[in-house]
Amino acid sequence: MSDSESDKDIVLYDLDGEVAVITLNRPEKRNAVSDRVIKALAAAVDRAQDEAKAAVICGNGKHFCAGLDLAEHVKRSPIEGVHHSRSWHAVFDRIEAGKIPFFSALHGAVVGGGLELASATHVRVADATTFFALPEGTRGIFVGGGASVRVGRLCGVARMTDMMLTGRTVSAEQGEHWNLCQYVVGAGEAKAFAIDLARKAAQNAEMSNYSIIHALPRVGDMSRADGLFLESFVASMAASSPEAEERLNAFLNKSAARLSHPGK
Ligand code: 1HE
Repeated sequence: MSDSESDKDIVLYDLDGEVAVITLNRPEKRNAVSDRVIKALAAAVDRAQDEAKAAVICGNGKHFCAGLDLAEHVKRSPIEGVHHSRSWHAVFDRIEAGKIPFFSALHGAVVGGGLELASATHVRVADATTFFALPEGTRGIFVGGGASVRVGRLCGVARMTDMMLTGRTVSAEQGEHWNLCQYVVGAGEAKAFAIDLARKAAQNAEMSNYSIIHALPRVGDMSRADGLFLESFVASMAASSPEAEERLNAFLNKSAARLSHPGK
């Protein structure tokens, strides 16, 4: 920790209606993830799960996140390294498999641990300044915040291997083709866009949101037969909730909004 950091909030938390907005706030170090950042992020994520229906994670300054704080990492012993990696897994698991959906608003560098954090969120919105990278290979280290599981599943092992071996950077547009993000928006527009998406998701039935974020990744890891079996039970659970009845009736009595073409 630098002295100038000791008395400022390195992770900011705001509740905007039903949406929690969590902001990495260490711009002078490009939001590099130190041990203090991980602890503060964990507290913010827990608070969001308690009081919000959806959350957005974003970063202050020119970059979303420069990944692991390399200055802290230089001195770790092997066992300290394992505990450190597991402490990241614990927080990112809470994001990916908690009570509410998380959206990330990306800009500038989304690299190393920054991409690991983003890949733990459910929907990633990248602005035009975004670039993705996994420079671990060039730094003499390995991914430790879940990328081998999450990023490999998102973009495929071959692309991830290339990113790690060559240190290449990937633009927002390329990242969308590679499934590293689901939306690309204009420079500076990612946060507002992600908040808007989070507000929409917050309107869904809680059981639907919970089923989406928990069942889909699990089914992705299962055999087809097991996946289809689990799907039947989750579908039946969700459809038999009072909220589902209310919403289905709202459609039938024409009080619910209709879907329309995305161009309209
Ligand atoms: C940092 C870090 C950091 C910046 N740890 N201090 N991550 C990386 O390998 C990415 C390293 N960072 C960069 O490539 C660049 O900094 C950026 C492209 C993100 C931004 O560039 P720029 O020109 O805007 O900033 P800068 O001048 O490079 O950095 C500004 C300051 O932030 C500078 O400190 P200063 O005291 O000299 O002002 C940098 O040292 C500092 N800084 N990034 C520590 N990452 C659980 S395993 C996860 C493994 C990983 O994440 S590996 C990837 C690590």
